[in-house]
Amino acid sequence: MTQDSSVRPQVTTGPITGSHKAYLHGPRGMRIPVRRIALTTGESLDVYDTSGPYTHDAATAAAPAVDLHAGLPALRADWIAEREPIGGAVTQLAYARAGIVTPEMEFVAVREGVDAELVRSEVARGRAVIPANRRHPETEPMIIGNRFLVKVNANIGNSAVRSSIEDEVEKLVWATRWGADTVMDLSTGSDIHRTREWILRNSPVPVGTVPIYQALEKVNGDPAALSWEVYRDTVIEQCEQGVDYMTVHAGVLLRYVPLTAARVTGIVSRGGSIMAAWCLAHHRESFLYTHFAELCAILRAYDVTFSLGDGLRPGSIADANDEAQLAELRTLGELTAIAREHDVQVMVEGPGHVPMNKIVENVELARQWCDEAPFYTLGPLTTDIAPGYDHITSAIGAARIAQAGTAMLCYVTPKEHLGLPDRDDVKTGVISYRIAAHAADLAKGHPQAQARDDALSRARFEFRWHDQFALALDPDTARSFHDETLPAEAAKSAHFCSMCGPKFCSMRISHDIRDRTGAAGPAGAEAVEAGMRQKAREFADAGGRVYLPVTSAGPSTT
Ligand code: IRN
Ligand code: FE2
Repeated sequence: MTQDSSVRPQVTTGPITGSHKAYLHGPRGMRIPVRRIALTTGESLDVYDTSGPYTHDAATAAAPAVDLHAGLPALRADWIAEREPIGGAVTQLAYARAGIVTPEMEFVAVREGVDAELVRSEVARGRAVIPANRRHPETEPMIIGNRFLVKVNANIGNSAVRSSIEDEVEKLVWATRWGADTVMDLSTGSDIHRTREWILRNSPVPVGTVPIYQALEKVNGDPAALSWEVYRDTVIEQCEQGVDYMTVHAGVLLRYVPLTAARVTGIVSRGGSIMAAWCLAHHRESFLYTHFAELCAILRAYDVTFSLGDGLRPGSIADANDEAQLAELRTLGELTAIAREHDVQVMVEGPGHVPMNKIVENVELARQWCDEAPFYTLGPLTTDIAPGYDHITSAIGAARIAQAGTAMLCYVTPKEHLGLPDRDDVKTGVISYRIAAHAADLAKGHPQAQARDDALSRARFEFRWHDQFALALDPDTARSFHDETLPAEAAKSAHFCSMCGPKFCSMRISHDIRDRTGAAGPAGAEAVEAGMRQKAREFADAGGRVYLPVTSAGPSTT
């Protein structure tokens, strides 16, 4: 461990309210983490868990204390050491193509509740990736692909003006606590290498980077001073450290740069603008493009996954789906094919800012042109008019684009366009994107998705407030909102809340109807009908108005 003692991160540990960490047993004695939500009915529900050992209950003997200086246990070390290369390659893609189901694939299959053969065949076909660098044995394997649960990435990392290693390690732990499936370390300031080392050694999820950022630091921030050699050495350095996937803006070609001239917002991608500046300064084709095969050879040796960057993504509603964006996407398709020839796993990045009517086209073109490589998008923001709320403008687009087949969503925080996100922003961004991802999983009919909704709906209908909190994406906030108006413990079993008060609670009225009519079912339909008529009379007698002035603290009900 290269970490020095001057850095003393303090991270959030302990179980999420209302649940505890448990493990499912997989093949070869592997233990697959879940979050087990215990309900007051005596039942429990297991949900997907990205939080690593940090959510162990420190009070139990079985939970080893997390030692940030030592890093997480090397879960995959034996799997990696034991396997032989296939035709010289050690990538999940090479094994999948050879018909081999790796331990990572078995792990992922249990995690997703699907057959290991489905995992293997989707990876072999290039429709899914398992980002897992051989030098990041601490990572708990996960899969990104349209046939699997929609994933969420959280960007962390310092900038020249703000933040420390301590803050970034806490953001990593905090983001995965709330459900980030991967994190990207986008550090650009000082200490890039050290910050990344701390993040990698303590990360239970795959870590992504954009190596051009560090390469630029090495040439003191002058894009024209970049070279293939500086970039290559940076990539090798990051591969050695254990970075699992890398954004490479190799589709920003010299001839595409003029296509951005008439745009409202030009080039908004950091990596894209760096490469465009290099191409223009030298009037040469991008070294990322001309050396792409060499790059493939490097990533192949570590099983690092490409995330082909969208350096020309639209940065405004006006620029969505324009020629610059689509020209780059065609090139990303060409590069996808080259990477796969080298047995390197690939995903493709997408926008950005896109109005709702142009979202689905993005997925369809990416699918066609990039041969169904997993699509990984940044939002998209569906309008430009709400700085301060771009986690919402973009979660709307993210839900839509995920439903259409996007495999991973890069979160956007409330600080987007305004500043570096802090810890609270990270949580807000992750929860917003978990909502988008889950809404898409439900719409796509993923077998694991609906069980949680049904459990929460039942808890809500039966006024099991503690269960409702425990099943929530964010139990702490749900509970504290309830406490604001009804803090007494007795209110946690009350058959109403302060939104509508006891008289106007629709759920309570429904219970009354059921009580009067007996169990509803085909046989009870007539009785229900009669009950409804009775309720309609009561409603009319009471004045027939839905919004009665005296009662409610809440604005409306859904
Ligand atoms: C995801 C999809 N499109 C872009 N992204 C993410 O944007 C990318 O993975 C990285 O985390 C971030 C910064 O990219 P640029 O601005 O350098 O392109
Ligand atoms: Fe933007």
